[in-house]
Amino acid sequence: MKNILNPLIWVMLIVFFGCQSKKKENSKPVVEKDLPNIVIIYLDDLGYGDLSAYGATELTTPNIDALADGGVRFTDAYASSATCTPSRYALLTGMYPWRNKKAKILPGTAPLLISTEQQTLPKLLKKKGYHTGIVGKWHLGLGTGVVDWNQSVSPGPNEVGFDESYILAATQDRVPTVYIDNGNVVGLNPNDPIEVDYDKNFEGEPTAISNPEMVTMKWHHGHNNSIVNGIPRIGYMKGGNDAKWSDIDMADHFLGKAQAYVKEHKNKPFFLYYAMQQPHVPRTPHPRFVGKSGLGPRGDVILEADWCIGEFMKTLETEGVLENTLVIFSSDNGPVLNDGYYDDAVEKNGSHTPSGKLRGGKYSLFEAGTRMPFITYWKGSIKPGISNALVCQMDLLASIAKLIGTQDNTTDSKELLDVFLGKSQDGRHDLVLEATSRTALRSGDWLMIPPYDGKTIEERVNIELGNSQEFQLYNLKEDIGQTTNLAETNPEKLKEMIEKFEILRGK
Ligand code: NG6
Ligand code: CA
Repeated sequence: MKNILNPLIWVMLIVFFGCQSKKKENSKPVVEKDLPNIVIIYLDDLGYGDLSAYGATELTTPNIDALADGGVRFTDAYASSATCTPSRYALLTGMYPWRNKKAKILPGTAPLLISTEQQTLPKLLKKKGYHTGIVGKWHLGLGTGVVDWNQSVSPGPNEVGFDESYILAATQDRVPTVYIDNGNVVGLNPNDPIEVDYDKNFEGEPTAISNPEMVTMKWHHGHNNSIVNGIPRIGYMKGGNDAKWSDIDMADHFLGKAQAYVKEHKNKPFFLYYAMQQPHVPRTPHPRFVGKSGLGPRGDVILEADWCIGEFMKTLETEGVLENTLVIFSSDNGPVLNDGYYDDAVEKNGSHTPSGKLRGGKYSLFEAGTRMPFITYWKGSIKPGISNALVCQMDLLASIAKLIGTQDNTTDSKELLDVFLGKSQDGRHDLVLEATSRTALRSGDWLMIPPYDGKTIEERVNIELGNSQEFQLYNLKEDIGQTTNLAETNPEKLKEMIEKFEILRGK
């Protein structure tokens, strides 16, 4: 009895238990039980007017509409950019893409655009104990320069924060037309190695120019290099025959991977970036969806994407995680009908308006280039509603940081958690928008586009780019369609916008 009270023994006991609890802390990140799963569903080239939830009348997208009806539907949400690579860069890094001169549409052979030292959304989540995964389109470069597709390809998503990745390297219309599973080409036969080149063809390999008879989807502009599954692509590829994906099965394939990811990781907080390939070219709906929209393959793949989202949501429900999962839905840039193939997108569009009431489209500094459908859905936690707050996809990084009890002040991302959760309408005041390396300023209700040389319309895709020799100033609250340039009639506002723009752009 006396021994127990011996101070020396007490000291030893305290040191022992102290060490034990420290050990626990160091070996395993502390995961709060109630941290929600986070899923970002990101479409490719889906426009502001492409969903019935956003006013489309010629198409019905019931599953995405269900997210909009049960969540917050944003009317004034932006991608950072009017093309894919920069928007995805901003989404994942929280940085304005124009700060990185290389953030442009990348070929399939481009090196990794995100530095492995850089802050990223998945890294931030990982630190809090999340399991992080990407399924779908990457388009942020791979490797450090010359990629050997027959070896493990690195660095890539796994080196910038994703525990698991199952991706297509660039776009569906670019080689290599293979899936990459955690850095390794899926189904590759070592006796038939893959070679990829964006400058010159491999001797004797057919292209859309040398062998037009092999082509089942005709090219309109670009897209006349190697032919895979009858579809001519951007870039040349040789070998890897067994590894080539099936275009018509791509949607089902990625859906299956996304569902498997949820099933496997449902017991731990997870982050899934489900980056769908629709309705980017080439539009290759599964036969189940062919002809379903009446708008040609572009409409059909939007219906296909909507169906996939419905199936994915069912999986969240059956796996018991629906009420503990924040789902964020959006698209990387505005819509385009003819983006390089004759695929009836123009001919069968009828009275559908992919841009809604907005001016421009993909590649454009006008609103339709960057203003996106954007929905946040969290069953039981987000009160359904509509938000007119100004937000950017880039803001998800700092806002999700807040949600999971951490913070990030190192990027351009603005913490707007309450806005994303529908509890506040107090969004951003200013936002620099980007389209093919040109930038414009959104501030309050106003949009200012500085003068840019270059054509006003890109005829090949039939989209107004936003270029003008004059300053352009629009009041978006009164003139959402950007019909009236107020630069001359409101010089004070113009001056204020130019000054703000120069400060933000660091000029
Ligand atoms: C363009 C392609 C276009 C599309 C785009 C990338 C041509 C002529 N056009 O260069 O078809 O692939 O790049 O789209 O090659 S994005 O959504 O990934 O930014
Ligand atoms: Ca895109």
